[in-house]
Amino acid sequence: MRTLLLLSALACVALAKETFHGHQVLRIQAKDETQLSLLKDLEQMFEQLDFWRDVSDVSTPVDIRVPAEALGEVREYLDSWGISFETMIEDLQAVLDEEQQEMESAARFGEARNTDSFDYARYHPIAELYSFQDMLVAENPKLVSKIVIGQSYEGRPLTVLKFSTGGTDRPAIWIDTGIHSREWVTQASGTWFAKKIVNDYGKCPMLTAILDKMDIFLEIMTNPDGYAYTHSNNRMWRKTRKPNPGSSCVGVDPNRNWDAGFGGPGASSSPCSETFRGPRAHSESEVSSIVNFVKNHGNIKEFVSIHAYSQMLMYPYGYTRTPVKDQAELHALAQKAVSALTAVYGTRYRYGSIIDVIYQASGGTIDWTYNQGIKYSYTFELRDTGRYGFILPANQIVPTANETWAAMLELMTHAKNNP
Ligand code: 0X9
Ligand code: ZN
Repeated sequence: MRTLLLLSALACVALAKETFHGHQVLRIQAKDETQLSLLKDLEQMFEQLDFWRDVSDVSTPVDIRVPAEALGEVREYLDSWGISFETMIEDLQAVLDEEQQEMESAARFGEARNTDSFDYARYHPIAELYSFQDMLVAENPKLVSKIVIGQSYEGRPLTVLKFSTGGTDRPAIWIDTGIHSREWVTQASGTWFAKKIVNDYGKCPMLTAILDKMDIFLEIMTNPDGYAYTHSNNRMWRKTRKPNPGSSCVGVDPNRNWDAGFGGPGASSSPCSETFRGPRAHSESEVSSIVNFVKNHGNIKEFVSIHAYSQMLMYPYGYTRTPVKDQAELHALAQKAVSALTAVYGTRYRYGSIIDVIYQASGGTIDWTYNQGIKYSYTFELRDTGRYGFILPANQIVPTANETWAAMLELMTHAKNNP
């Protein structure tokens, strides 16, 4: 009986959602190279720290989620070296509770029965996103279809919406959201984009011209296991959910797993790290399924991978300082796309190459797609700049998606006009 009780207690513990009471997000500003390397040391010293933004240079602050029990030591460390910091989030759990409450109150209205009544201004559990996709396809069979490009580690279908007005072997645009599962505003924006495309085809001249020449492929749940896990167990989950042999830590960073500078600086070889590159390039089916799709398709002209947060639009490379040969064109187009984005609500974005604008990252998605010959390879970091970070309030979903779409239209139009 006692063992039974113990077992059921364990089962409860295993099922319980991770909580973040007293966790703070600190924004740390290094003022010179010495302080930057002290911050890198901090990453090594405390394994439980979650770097929301990695260490780069003195112009970019670092955001770190610090568990309550490590706060004293971390603050002491920073103070003792004279490193300045501020508290961005006082109590992460309080922010998460608010997010959860909002989701639950929306859930009271029940699941949407069609894509018109779907609530785009809320975050949704994974089952609702899958049924959203099916409803959209059923409502618009001439324009939208769903393809399955593979299976996640836990067996979920890796689904892609195809928007096509006909023709065979048309050049195509790829958009993915949610490769990092905790970046919820991205999957929510992807959902909004999908509806926007069916609403605007035949009405918005820019989109109509794009779709009359090209297909659009949109993978909303690029890391579905991770996304399900952010709802069921741990809101802060970023990686895939594949166990790592020989380690108790789970998952690979799917934005360090691509065969582009794989294993170089800007990724970790430790399974417990949030930037673990994985045992080998393309080891994650969530990544290899896209790799196979891109290779089999053979005519993808533009590839846009959407992340959050920081408000940036970037082009390759992330793994090397060597500029891409199309740098001038990619930079000019980024500038054009960002000014269209800013024109909507005044949201400010930085743009440039990944390594210049954010930090060195190896094995990243768009470095691989660029090296495959997809010239127009871009990656976004959506809102915000750190007030809420990954926990962006749901009332910012629609404005975020809307302004991002303005940038997307510029990116897509350029790809259409420059085959
Ligand atoms: O570290 C990352 O993978 C990206 N930042 S995030 O907070 N979304 O994790 C930055 C790497 C640059 N590459 C892309 N944004 N794809
Ligand atoms: Zn990301």
